[in-house]
Amino acid sequence: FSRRTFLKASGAAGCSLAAYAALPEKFLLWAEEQGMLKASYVPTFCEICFWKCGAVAKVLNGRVVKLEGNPAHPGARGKLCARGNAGAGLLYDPNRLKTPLIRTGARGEQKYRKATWDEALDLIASKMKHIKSEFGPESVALFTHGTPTDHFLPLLSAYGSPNVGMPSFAQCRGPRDVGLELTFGEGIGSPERVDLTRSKVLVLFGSHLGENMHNSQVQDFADALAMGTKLIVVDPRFSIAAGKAHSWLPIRPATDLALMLAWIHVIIKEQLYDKAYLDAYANGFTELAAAVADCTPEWAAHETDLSAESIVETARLLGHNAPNVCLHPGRHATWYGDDVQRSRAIGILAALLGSWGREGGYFLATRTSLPKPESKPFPEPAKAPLNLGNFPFAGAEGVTQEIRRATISGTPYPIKGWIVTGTNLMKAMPNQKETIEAINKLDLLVVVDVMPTDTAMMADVILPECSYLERHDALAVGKGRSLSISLRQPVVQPLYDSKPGWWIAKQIANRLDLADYFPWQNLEEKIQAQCALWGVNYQELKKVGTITIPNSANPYITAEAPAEFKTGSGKIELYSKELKEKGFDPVPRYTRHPVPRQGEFRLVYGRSPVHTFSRTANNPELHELYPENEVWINSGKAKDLGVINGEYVVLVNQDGVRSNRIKAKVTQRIRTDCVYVVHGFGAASKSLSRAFAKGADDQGMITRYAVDPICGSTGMHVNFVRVEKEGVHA
Ligand code: MGD
Ligand code: SF4
Repeated sequence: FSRRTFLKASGAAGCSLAAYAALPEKFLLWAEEQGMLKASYVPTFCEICFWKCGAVAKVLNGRVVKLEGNPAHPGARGKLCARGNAGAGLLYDPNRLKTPLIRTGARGEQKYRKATWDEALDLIASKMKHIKSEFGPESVALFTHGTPTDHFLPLLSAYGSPNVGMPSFAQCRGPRDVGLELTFGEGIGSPERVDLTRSKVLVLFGSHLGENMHNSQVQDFADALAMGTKLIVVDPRFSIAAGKAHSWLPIRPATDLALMLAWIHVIIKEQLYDKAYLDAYANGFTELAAAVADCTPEWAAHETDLSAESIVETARLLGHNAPNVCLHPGRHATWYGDDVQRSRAIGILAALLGSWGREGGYFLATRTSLPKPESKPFPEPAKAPLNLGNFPFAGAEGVTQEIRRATISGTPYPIKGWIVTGTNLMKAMPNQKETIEAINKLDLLVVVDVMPTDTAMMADVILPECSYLERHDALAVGKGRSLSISLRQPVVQPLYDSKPGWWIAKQIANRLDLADYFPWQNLEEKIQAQCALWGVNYQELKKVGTITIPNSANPYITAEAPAEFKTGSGKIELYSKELKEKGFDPVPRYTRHPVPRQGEFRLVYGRSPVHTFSRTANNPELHELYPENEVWINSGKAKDLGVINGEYVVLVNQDGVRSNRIKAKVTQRIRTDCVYVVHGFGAASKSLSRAFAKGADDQGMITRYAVDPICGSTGMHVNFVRVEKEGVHA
């Protein structure tokens, strides 16, 4: 560029400095280089996934030109992943929701008219008042994920409904957390407290670190491998992580529990366990040993399709390196419907090896805590939340599909309204037909979102939230090795007629006579009060983005600081009395799951390092990197089907549901009995110009799910597909 071109372009844009913001980054950066513009740097934290990495935005005349990791933030350590770097792609996506919208066509027809905020909010409030008077407040449910929860959960609680459903529980990490809580009295947290850089051996069950991209965890993973940590990867697919492994165990899908029980068997039989640790901290060793007596490596070899030798060899590798062994408990754990028990088996192995609370295993969360700010108590709901009777270990995050079921059936009581925010339910919940059926029963569906997602396109009222780079949100408090407090603040002013979530929730509350629950003028005022209570200098926080309060206690169990376990017995429960009392197996027991029939493959899915669920598929920068998903198919099987690499195929599931066309990735890196896709593609919303109909929607193929009876989560690796050449119907 030349100075003349710049001035000409800016002249055309109206000559005002603010107008330069509309100019391409290259112009702005050039003008900065010439000393004509000066950048400001504003810290905030990322919302492209839920690791909440501290980020610093470089802003030139009101336009974000770069995002970088905040060195002060423990999850970022000065770096962002590709998705975090592409945050401005969301901010400037021309497909963003720009104004409130009210449905004009039939549900699903995707026809809307623009509305003012007053009109849209008045409509929502009047419908919510009507539902409350006709059916009671519990007949409105909230589906939520991420920071919007901090604003909309108080709204719903103040309104009087106990019904909340977070896909992050029933479709994700619920069974993992419940399994570990039943064993150790606490979960593993998020970010997970895995001590990767001190591990001598790390085991990944499916967790495809590197493809599944959580910033500081992947940094630790890379450091651990560089320092010589031995890696065991248990995965039917030769993942990126498997490429770095000491042992890759290409397990038959749905049999991980058999492998784990055989490892427990070998570790007990060969006395490789940490006796002193178990004597001090664990209950139920005798019952455990009896329960796994028959789980020999030979038995497990038959179930898992692994060799008995490899099972024994890897069990010994674990035992000989105890306690500096980390069995990663995973995150998206909803696979087969017995997922709490699989998570328990991981916990039991960790206990036998003495690695919970030990170096190289799992470190303990900081003991530092912050006082809870006072707030007006919410009314006691008149009716119990929908799931509690059915699943004794379901938690406060609710069971999404139970709300859906009650919406369809009207029992035990009617559900007439849904508020959906931060989650694209059509892509997050299995069996889309049921989701649509439930939505069609509603009197009110409100979606609060940044993008016109598939779920938004079913709503009666769509409210455009501004992106995370344009708003305040609640302070993020991270509890890892130390306690961190991070601020989200607007980096630029909201574009279009979009508004922050806190403002939307407060406006609805005002109209429902619930203003007392939102007693501050704006969220910044509330944040400042919180900082004052916690002794945090707000001005400093605004400048640095993250403040860390060191841990006052040792992150590992020591003789001076013995462990405490918040289980019923105060000990690690190898044998769970709590489960026994509720009619479940006190020690995990293996059961066989159905296998694919002739000509079918099990459908397994996972993540791409450059996408988060469905939320990034339309992001221009990330779309360019990975525009559509592919289906991994074993080369031998592909040859039998006459499918060649890169060719478009169609997946047809056991219930006859057909996918969009999807490219075949023909590879030896996957077993013959399954195919693999990246989750989150194949958008149905026509307003997503890049993501619409691109790739196959795995959730569309997941018509069946196996509910875990312990916590209500939905195992979703239980569907089978045929692979058809495009245009050829079998
Ligand atoms: P996304 O699909 O990313 O996550 O599923 P969801 O919770 O639905 O949808 C997020 C929605 O939030 C999008 O509509 C996006 O536009 C919107 N959004 C993004 N930023 C903001 C914001 O700042 N404010 C608001 N209001 N909205 C925003 C994830 C869930 O799905 C989870 S946690 C897991 S682990 C499961 N993963 C998973 C899987 O891997 N495979 C299959 N088949 N199903 C899955 N379901 C689960
Ligand atoms: Fe953002 Fe990546 Fe961090 Fe997730 S891991 S919060 S996408 S930078």
